[in-house]
Amino acid sequence: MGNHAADIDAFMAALKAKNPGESEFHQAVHEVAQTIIPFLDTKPIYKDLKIFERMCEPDRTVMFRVCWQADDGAVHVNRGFRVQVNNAIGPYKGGCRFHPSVNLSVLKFLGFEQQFKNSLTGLPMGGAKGGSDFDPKGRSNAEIMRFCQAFMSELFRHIGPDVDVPAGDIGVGAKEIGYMFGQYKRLTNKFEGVLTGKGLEYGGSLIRTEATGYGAVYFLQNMLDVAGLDMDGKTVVVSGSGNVATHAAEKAHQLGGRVVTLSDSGGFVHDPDGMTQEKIDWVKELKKNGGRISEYADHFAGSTFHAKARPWHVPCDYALPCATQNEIGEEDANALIKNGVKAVSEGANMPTVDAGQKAFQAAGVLFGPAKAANAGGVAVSGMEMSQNSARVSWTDKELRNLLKTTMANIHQTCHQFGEGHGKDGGIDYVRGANIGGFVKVADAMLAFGVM
Ligand code: NDP
Ligand code: 2IT
Repeated sequence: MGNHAADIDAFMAALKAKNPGESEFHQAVHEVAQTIIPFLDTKPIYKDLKIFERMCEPDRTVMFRVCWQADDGAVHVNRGFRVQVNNAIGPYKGGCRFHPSVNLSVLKFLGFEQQFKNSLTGLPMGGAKGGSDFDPKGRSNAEIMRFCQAFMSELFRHIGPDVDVPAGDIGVGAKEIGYMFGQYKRLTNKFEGVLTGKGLEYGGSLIRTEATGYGAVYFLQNMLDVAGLDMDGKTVVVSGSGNVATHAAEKAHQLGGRVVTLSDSGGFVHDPDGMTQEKIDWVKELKKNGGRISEYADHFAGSTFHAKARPWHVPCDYALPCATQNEIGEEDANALIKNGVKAVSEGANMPTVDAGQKAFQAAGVLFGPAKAANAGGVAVSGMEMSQNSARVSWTDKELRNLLKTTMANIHQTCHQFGEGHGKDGGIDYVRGANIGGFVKVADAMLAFGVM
């Protein structure tokens, strides 16, 4: 890489000095910088107009107090956030995460990634992310409702169907979106497409719930097709047991894979017989009611629970990390490689550490990075926005086809920009996704001049 290594180091040193202590944000930028900084040489005006520097500085960040009362009368004070990163190609768009680990660094990393992911979908959506350090675990429905209403009581000032359209993420599903949409409607007296992931009765889209997990498996399938591999009877390891994980497991199973694991923050379950639709449905119901994945092993004979462990030492053909960031460390990646993994498709955001990504690529493992592989969710969110604007509802069949086509197009974009840069002249999907996502946003920013 020659001089580029020094350029990347200098860029990262400046970014770290300006954003101290934000390790997840540094990690996400570094991953993109490694391909974008060398690429800037192809069009010097990107460099002269500091396009990449601008993408690393959110347009604005809103932080606010969220005060709410628990069932026992205790008053709680949480922090709410919305990081609006870039609206060059469309209104800000991205999920909201409710989890005790949420802080500015985590949301800046997610918003930074989102601007490239949304560009890759081909739809007109800018990048944003939001959320709170609120922990929904163990809270009653009434408490969750009061928290969502308190959160929206400030957020509503900063969003709108042509301004910023939030959605779900960890800890935010259909129920929370319902409470937030209701509060937005009450405060503004407007029924409009301001959130996605809504219930079907009030403007939601078919296939949105399934889209992220299904999309990650379609992306896997696209990678396998190019490499002459298939799903039939292959062993698939999945982490997480939430929205993305259960739908990824479902689609992998439907396409003939043998899904042998799911996990949560307590550990993972190993079911060597493979998970059937009935078992996956059981997990969806379990999670809806606040259950723990350990209960799976009590319920289904032949399966085992492994406390405080992740599933990456279970031998598999394909791995689908669908829980959270940095869940595949370097050692985990090496264990997967040693056991013969052939492809990894990231359902979660940044689940693989940098050294793990490099290990996969050096070993010739097909590696589909999050901003490409999990873009199916936000893509169907974009379709929900279109349906809301036109006041129509598309059919299940139309949306399933659109999701499949969108994932194939994203794969094609990665192919176009990544071909010849992988091991032995193969496709470097990380490079392909980063450059493919960057170009459209960068060219829009050029059109606006210096601002
Ligand atoms: P859910 O809240 O539905 O599920 C999250 C799952 O991940 C749970 O099984 C949870 O376990 C586990 N998990 C969360 N945090 C941790 C942690 N720190 N350590 C171990 N396990 C953890 O979220 P989603 O399925 O929606 O999101 C999963 C991932 O997919 C996230 O990275 C998200 O950003 C990404 N994503 C989601 C999209 C969507 O449409 N929902 C779109 C694109 C990406 P536990 O219950 O024990 O906390
Ligand atoms: O990370 C993501 O892409 C999401 N959580 C979904 C965002 C959205 O706006 O649907």
